[in-house]
Amino acid sequence: MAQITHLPANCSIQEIIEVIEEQGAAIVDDFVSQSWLEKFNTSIEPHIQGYQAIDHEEDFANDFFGRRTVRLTGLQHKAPSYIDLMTDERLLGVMDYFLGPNCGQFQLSSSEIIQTHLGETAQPLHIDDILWPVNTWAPDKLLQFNTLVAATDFTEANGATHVVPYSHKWEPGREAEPQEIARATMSAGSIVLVPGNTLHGGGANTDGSVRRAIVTSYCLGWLRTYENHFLHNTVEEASQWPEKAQQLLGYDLYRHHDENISGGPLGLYEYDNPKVLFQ
Ligand SMILES: O=C(O)CCC(=O)C(=O)O
Ligand SMILES: [Fe+2]
Repeated sequence: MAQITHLPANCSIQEIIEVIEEQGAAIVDDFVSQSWLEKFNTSIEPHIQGYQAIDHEEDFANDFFGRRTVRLTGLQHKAPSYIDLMTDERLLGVMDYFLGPNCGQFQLSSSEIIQTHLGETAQPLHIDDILWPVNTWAPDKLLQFNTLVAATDFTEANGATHVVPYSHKWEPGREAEPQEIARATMSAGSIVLVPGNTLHGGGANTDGSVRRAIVTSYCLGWLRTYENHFLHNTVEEASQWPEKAQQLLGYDLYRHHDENISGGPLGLYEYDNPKVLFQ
């Protein structure tokens, strides 16, 4: 059976990049501290308790999002300590390397809780880059990069993510054989990093122990984000965040011009930079 390489917590950004570049995924054990995780879980718990299941109306969407899964977005508002994770220097370093070549500034695409419960079935294997039609025009250009922190242990029985190592280099449409599929089994606090062109999907929960993932996905700064961050928080709340978090969440212009890529300005506010709202 295929395996995902585990790196130790003290590994360098370069080591993470090298494993992902070669294998299409990596796990870093104990990526966040247990005290951070406890603080995060305490803030998010009431939101999980208050979750109202959504009927996505189409079978495909219900299968994909799950019928026994709690899904939340807007973690920057629901759990303020989340800001530390989305601006983690190691994640930003990995994103600079993988998304940097295709944009001036990358941004946050989504912040999510994906918590599976007993009876949830496995998600179809997919690549996340299919969210954007540009993927069909330029399948060789990476658009997005997903990371999942295990907020509880991830086991084969509770739904550890299926990941297909090396599939980031496959022809579009190639399907995985069972022996090519690995499981992102890892202890609470660890993280799995999955670029937008690697096949993956949530696993089935067969033992009823809750599997909670804290998902942070980044995308090119000129794409529409998966989640509409602005609807979660007030401008006043955003004004308290570090500048990097403000940029990642869209309170900045996208603009970039060099010899390879050129675009912008995008994200205007009154023909100015949205940052003027914080003055
Ligand atoms: O829950 C998981 O393990 C993966 C979720 C996922 O890939 C998605 O929702 O796009
Ligand atoms: Fe996905």
